[in-house]
Amino acid sequence: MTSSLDLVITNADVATASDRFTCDIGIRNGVIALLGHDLGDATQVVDASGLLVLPGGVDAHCHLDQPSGHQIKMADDFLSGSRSAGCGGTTTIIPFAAQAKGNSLRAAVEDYHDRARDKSCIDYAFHMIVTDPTPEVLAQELPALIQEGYTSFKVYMTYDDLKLNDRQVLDVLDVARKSGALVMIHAENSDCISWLTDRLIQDGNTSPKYHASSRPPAVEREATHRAITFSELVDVPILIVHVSGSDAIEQIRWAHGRGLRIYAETCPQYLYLTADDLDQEGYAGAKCICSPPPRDPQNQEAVWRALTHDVFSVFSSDHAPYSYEDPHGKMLGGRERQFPHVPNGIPGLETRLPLLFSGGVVTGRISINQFVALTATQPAKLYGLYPRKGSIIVGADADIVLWDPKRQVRIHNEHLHHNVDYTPYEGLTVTGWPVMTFSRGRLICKEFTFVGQAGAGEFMRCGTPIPLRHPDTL
Ligand code: DUC
Ligand code: ZN
Ligand code: ZN
Repeated sequence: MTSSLDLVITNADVATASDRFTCDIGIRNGVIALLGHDLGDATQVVDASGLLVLPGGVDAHCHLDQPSGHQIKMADDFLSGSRSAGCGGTTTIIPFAAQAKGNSLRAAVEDYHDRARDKSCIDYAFHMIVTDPTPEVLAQELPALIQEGYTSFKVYMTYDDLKLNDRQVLDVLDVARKSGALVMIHAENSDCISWLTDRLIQDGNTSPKYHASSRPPAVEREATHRAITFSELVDVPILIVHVSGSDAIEQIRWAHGRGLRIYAETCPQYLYLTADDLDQEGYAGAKCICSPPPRDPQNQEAVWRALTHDVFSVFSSDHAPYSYEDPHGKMLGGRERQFPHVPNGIPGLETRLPLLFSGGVVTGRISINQFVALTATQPAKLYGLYPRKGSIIVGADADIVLWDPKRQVRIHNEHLHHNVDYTPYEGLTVTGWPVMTFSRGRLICKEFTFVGQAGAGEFMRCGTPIPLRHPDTL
């Protein structure tokens, strides 16, 4: 017998992306060392009877402490964001190091390391956001950073300070193909949005609800189709982020029918919110302003159906934390703003898993294996973190969640662990909640109480995303 274990989780009803089995899980030095029965001595034993045991969630799309423009400041840094993630059953986050136009990508990455170090209580990797693909960035910086473990990046087709033109997107995709990186694309047509926005403002339609009118489904559909075309031309897989409804889904299904390697992500807001949530008393609709905007019940249903049928590979929060009563947040400058000037984004790191479990697994729309695939295994594979993250297998990090599938929880912001002053899901009751979260074998949350440690999270270099791997290296 080898040396004794640090922790054994007994009677574990384990669900992975493909299997369901009962065993004990032996953990040594933060790693899953044994799966089986009668595993021998351990310093600590936790009995998981009656609970599901799942791999810790991988939230592959969240924004933390990201510089966002004049006077705008995110409410969550790496401590409050990672704490909130951990208490919601997520043990890996991949937020974004955003290049400022005119600056280098490397400067963004270094700055972002400073923001995360000593703060994150769970493990993290970085995507990059490429806003200024100069010849130097394309020829040197980007390939070098990919080599160093930053193997995914996001490009925007909209937002004045972030967007690339079509030719620039093609250039970036070409680097991704040659260097082995996955490009995430924010697909909305910028000129259509600004044209519609100008008309709405001219007509005096300035309140939060008009955010949805300024970005209708056609705007997302067109850009999604264009992004798919770019992927086909360059012959490189891409991932379309935060897909909001049926128009974009149809484009993705069409691409799949043609054999194109298009991956897609959706988020809780497209399952639980609609454009009506932007039409609240006074200015409160600003809380639900995000892009693409939430649609209508038919589109929610289309997103659920697409989850059932595996159109999506990834389910992320797109946590973008701007407090409501905050002169650096939704009330920018201390007052109610016209919709084009409201910081875009909603919080969701902690509620991501319960919302999908409750609406998806409990209702039978998706299986428990699909749930694990969408929230942990596939993001880990697509972003080069598998097998260290994303499953319960020998040799993986002991990122494990004990999940009570029957626990009913009424969501209240005061019980969440982020630093945002609201949740869009206030008062909603969900079934299923994590009761213990372990990050590399250390307990970080128990029964709604955070017990983790700032700075305990490690930075992880990402390997080549599985869709980009050369067949010889699979
Ligand atoms: N949209 C984004 O593209 N990112 C952050 C938040 C949002 O609403
Ligand atoms: Zn986006
Ligand atoms: Zn985002």
